[in-house]
Amino acid sequence: MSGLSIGITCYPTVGGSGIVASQLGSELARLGHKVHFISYEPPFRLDRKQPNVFFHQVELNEYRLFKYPDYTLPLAVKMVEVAAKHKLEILHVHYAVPHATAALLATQIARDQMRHTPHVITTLHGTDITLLARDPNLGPIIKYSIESSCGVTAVSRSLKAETVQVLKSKKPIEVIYNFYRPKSPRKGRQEIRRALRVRKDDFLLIHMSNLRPVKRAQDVLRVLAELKDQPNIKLLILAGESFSPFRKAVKRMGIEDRLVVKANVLDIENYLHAADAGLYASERESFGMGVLETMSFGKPVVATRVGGVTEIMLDGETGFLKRLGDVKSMAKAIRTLANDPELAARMGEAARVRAEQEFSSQKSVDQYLDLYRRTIRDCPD
Ligand code: GMT
Repeated sequence: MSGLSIGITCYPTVGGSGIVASQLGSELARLGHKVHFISYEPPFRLDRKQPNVFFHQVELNEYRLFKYPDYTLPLAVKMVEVAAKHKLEILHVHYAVPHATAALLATQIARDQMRHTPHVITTLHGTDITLLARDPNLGPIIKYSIESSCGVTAVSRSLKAETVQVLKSKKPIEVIYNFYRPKSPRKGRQEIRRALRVRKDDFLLIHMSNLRPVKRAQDVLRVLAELKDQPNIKLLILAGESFSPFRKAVKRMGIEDRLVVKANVLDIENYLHAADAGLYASERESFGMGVLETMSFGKPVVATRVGGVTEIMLDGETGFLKRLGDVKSMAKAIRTLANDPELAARMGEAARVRAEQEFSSQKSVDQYLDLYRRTIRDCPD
């Protein structure tokens, strides 16, 4: 089959769903498909210089008339415009609200104006179900938008189960796991560690997140505080949002000299390569991209036993899974890894192999392409 013309809409800000959508678009473009991103700004990690990748910005005008500015309507209009101009066959939206709703409107307009309309695929990433779909003000539109899509995917089995339970919908949902293709580090491990003021024999933990309350960054800091008697255990946080709200707690816990925070880092591969283990304490996680990214670099992970994380990790093999909020057990697991380099190396290698075999870009991209082709064939225009 010749290359497809695919539209992708996602949240462009720092966050797993935008990262996954950008990676998917890049992989599809690499395979020769034309990929059109439609959003209010270019996605954070998207390489716009890549051949076959295009970006279409949704322009927002502010009208004094309206108290609340609306994004869904201009997004739908932009989708129609891009679909018509570039003959989109697939419109793949990440997040039900407002993206699947805008896509639904767009296909209805397109159906009236064009001979063919794009087929909408909606990928659920978590918050749209775990939080928003439970809101009676949004639940019905989320359910309707999902049921109107040609195809629906969820990024883990746990998210699929929660979606079925919350929406009580019979719409088939396919699980297509997120994936990660690690880039080669462009800086040496020691060079990065020196820049971070981390010594050769320090045990460097890494935590990457947007620090939303659901990530329980306080627990991550508390784990570090528990390990005060081992000053060689240090923590690097790659923060997607401001770390300022946590500064007071860091001071109170007396962990300033063992903590390094870097904001909005793009070259995560350099830092993952320089780290020794991952630490994630989330309250919920439909998947857990940070966990997968850390595993891909051959680092064992200590994380909470929640949602998709339990599908990515194997407890006792690729790291350790602990009860939510059980900071002491998490600290103990870190101590075990820090004091047993052979165990850490063995678990790290198992993590890398699992990430490569089970969460490869090839596997997921093939699944998405198969879904696109089945959809084009079977879903009525
Ligand atoms: O977790 C966040 O704060 C960001 C959120 C997003 O919008 O990108 O992440 C969600 O989607 C990611 C990609 O599928 C998943 O890896 C995250 O687990 C999921 N977050 C939650 O479920 C809390």
